[in-house]
Amino acid sequence: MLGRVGPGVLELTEVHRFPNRPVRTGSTLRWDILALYRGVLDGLRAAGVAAGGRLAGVGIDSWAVDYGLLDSAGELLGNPVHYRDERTRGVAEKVAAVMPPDELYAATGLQYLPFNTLYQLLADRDGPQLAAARSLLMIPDLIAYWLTGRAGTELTNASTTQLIDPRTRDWSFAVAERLGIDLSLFPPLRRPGDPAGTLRPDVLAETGLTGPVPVIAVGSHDTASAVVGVPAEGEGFAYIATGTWSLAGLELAAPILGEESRRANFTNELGVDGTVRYLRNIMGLWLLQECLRSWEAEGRPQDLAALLDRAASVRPRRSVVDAADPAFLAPGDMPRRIAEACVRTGQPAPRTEAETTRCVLDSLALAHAKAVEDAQRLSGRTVSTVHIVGGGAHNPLLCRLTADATGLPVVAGPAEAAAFGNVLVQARAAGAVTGGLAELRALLRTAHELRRYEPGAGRPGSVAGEYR
Ligand code: LFR
Repeated sequence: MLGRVGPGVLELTEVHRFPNRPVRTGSTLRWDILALYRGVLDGLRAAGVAAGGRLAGVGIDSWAVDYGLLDSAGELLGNPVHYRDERTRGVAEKVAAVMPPDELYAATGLQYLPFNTLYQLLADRDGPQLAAARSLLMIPDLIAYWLTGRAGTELTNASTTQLIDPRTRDWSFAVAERLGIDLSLFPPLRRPGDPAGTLRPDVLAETGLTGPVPVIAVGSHDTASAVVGVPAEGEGFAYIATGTWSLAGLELAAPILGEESRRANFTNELGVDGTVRYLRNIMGLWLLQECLRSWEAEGRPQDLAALLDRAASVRPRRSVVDAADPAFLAPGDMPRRIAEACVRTGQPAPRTEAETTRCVLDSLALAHAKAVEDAQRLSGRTVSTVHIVGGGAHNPLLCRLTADATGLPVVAGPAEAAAFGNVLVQARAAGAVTGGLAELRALLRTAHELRRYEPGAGRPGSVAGEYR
């Protein structure tokens, strides 16, 4: 994405898009990291062409928790394993025997997800790669390292490792020691806005860019950047960053680390400008994406807009599943797994693609509403508006059902909130704009068309009104 930012100016243009196709080798699901890096280089070239050869900065964000291991010469020791791989099965139980879940939560504030970096590292513990590793780079940090030759660990993403203390915003040395994690594998922490090197000469040559091009640390966890890109006014808002996942919660000034919060499986990930992203992971549109993949493989490809239209006329909440259930984490045959979950819970199995789609969207909307409600209860905050950003902002049925389920107005957009958050933080570091998150968000509101959905606003699929 190419961004142009200045006082009163905020534009984003998609210059290149490439697929991210994980690969299974043997029994392990991995990221095709070199194909992704190739896509990044092609994207930089396209951005350079669109910007006349000069870029004022580059910022990198991606999904969280996963990492590459590097040897003593700085070479990658293997393709990073995908967090949906099943190697972490049973690891959390082993951790609990050494450090009880309440103590781990009080120290790190992270919700239980089977793939937290901590559990992945422990699953890798006896393997030869970890033994040979001299450093560990989270995915965006790995890309930044290849682009610049400089290694660092960006804080918002580091906060998803379950090895950070959200009060000190530094490593949790005690947790690492107790669980036998070698923190010296991680290069020094850097914070959004910090300089992260400049593009290497070979990268400049390969991309046709004119140097120097600074790489600037942003909220390198995509969700951290997406929360910067929530066009909210004031504090009384909840956000739902929708894409493969739905990340639903609040922006807070301090973490909530009590037992009630742990039981509600809320996380305290770190945000930009000293904030805490107090949220819950919900399976998200992954459920629908996987259904679409299955139907296509079975020779019944679906047109998404038509499918959503049909789903809008299905009887509401005919059957719903728990959209936060890790049982849906792994890839493969999602329609069958959803049907089985319905039957297991005494509800009718969806019979058609439209019924399955409606089940997914009803279930997501209910999970969104539950997260917004729980977050308010646990934080004492009152929410008056729910912002949906990310890909789901383009899904009118999901937005309407979420407004209905929460009983609150939903403001939808931008779909590219993470890219907006990324360029805004870069632009501020480069001096092109000034201010805190409130000022950055005000700029976003002037730059982007938003849609508003009122709860209970009538006919299926209708859009209740324009926001501005
Ligand atoms: C969203 C996201 C979530 C994280 C999941 C796995 O893209 O980054 O925030 O929990 O992916 O990394």
